[in-house]
Amino acid sequence: MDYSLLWLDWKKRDDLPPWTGRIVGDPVSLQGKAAMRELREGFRELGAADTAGRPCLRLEETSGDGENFCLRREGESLILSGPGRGLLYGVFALLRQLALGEEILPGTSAPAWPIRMLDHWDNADGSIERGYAGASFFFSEGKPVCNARTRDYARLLASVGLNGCCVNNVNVKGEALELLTGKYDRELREIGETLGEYGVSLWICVSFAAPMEQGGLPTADPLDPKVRRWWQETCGRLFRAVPGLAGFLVKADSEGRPGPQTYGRSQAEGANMLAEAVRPYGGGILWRCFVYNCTQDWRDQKTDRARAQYDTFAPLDGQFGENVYLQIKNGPVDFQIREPVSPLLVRLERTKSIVEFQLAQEYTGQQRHVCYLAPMMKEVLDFAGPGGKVKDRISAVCAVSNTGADFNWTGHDLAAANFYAFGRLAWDLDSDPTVLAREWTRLTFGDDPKAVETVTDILLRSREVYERYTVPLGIGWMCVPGTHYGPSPEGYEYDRWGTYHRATHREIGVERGPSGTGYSEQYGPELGRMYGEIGTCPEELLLFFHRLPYNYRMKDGRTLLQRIYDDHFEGCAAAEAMAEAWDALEGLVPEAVFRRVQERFREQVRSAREWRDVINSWLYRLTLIPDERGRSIWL
Ligand code: GCV
Repeated sequence: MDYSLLWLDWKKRDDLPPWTGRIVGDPVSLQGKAAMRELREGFRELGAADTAGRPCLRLEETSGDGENFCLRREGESLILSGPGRGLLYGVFALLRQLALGEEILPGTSAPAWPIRMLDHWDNADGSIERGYAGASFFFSEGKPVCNARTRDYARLLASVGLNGCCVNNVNVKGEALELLTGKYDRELREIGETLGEYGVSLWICVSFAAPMEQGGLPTADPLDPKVRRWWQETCGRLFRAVPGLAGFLVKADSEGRPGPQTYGRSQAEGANMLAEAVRPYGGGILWRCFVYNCTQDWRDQKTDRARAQYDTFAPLDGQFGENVYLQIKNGPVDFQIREPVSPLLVRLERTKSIVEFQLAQEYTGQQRHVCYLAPMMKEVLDFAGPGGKVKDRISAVCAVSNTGADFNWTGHDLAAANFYAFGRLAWDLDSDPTVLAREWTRLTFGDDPKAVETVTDILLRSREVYERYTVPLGIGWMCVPGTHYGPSPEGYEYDRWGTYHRATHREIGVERGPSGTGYSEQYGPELGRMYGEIGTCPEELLLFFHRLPYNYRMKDGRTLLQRIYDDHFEGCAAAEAMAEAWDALEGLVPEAVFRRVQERFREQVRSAREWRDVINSWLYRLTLIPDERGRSIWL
């Protein structure tokens, strides 16, 4: 096998309860059968002794299509009941708990949301946009592929409770345009069936201009009857040919992609037209809200990209069909290491929404730096807006996948913790990122106390460390344009993307309070005031919301500039310390993993030093204010 099994590589235990000696039950659904297979295989790997008598574990399949499962005791035996998909989740939960040596308690479990999925930005040629773990395993040389890895990926998804997967890039191009036309129905059907066996629905991205690109029509206007008919006929054929298909994910009017705005139509008119076409087949439309002006003139100080999604979509609240989900990135701009929570996530009253995270570490070290994202995801889900918390207002969750065809799936071995934690959080939104980090570490590396402590500690510190040596206090975007790796403090400054910090020798930041772009007001009066006033704005977001002089005094008395200098020195030193901590694990984790991660840490430390020196020197050159502690800054 040319890939690892990640956390599904069950390790032998000698403390298994007696009911692991015998498995009883005869599930009939595909997922129920998969559950039984996983159980038998898992018990074997965990080292369960085969006993012919009682007690036992009994699988009872109930009718229906739900995802819940229930565990109860009958004497010394254990009964796991639920519909087929529920059995599957229950089996994986049991195996996990046994592998962790946890006590198995009776009770029920059900997922927090009905859609919990990963989005792939895989292109048909096998490349992955913002992919940092090798080539695609869904596409090769222009064609979709389905093989043993597809199945093992489905197992990984199901094992953490995920139930959806969108296989191609939102920027639909090349042969991926043909996914709609019938040319790849067979391959899609195979993928759909393979994923479906593990309860995972197949989604695909489509181009809004498909009626022109594939259908030969002169327009893609969503109100044009011929366009509507084209979509209806296309969906009729496609959904019948690919029964596992759950719907479409659409990036429209975004970064050059076609969309309804071209025809003077609203986002709702565009989304609803597609929603009608997929509705007869139970399909859904995931409609991305990443709509902003990407051809801004940097001299234009009025336009604020952070405002764009709310300004476009909030007025349309209530106008979307019931099978449309607005897909909203966690922050208002684009997956930076620190952004406020997107106000759209807490202000839609009559529209379904799906929050989008990015496990692919585009702006968070590209899986060369360790950056455990679960604390950030949890912060977003727990964020309380005027009408309640994000987790109570959204209807679904998704994340851009960080997987590829590398042996370890995620490039950096420790990045698999993000995949694991995302799934576990998506099932149980009250999961604790600290617990998840430890769980993942133990399932992956076993129970050596030093290895468990060290890896868990690295994961838990990693986000803050990364934040400190890269971009300060929520300002974002000081990365190299295009690749988004490494420092370039003015790389995006005179460009068209709307991502400016407008630093001069006196001040830095864009004012987003009421005296500036007014972005803070999108949160409603109370939160708006909190963010809009400098004194109450959380310090970690100070430069996202405010333009400030370098001698502004932070709460601890340091100047803003000194805080930035300190963060860069300390963040870099912390990265060096994490690398040293990893070095001490030689012999305690598998040799190949040790070497791979050590290699990544070397690059992380090199890059952290570069970030420290480039950002500090740039600010020193602008301000000529020295570091109060006299450390080296290059002029
Ligand atoms: C898939 C950012 C990335 C793009 C990505 C886009 C999106 O701009 O840099 O690569 O495109 O987000 O989310 O659509």
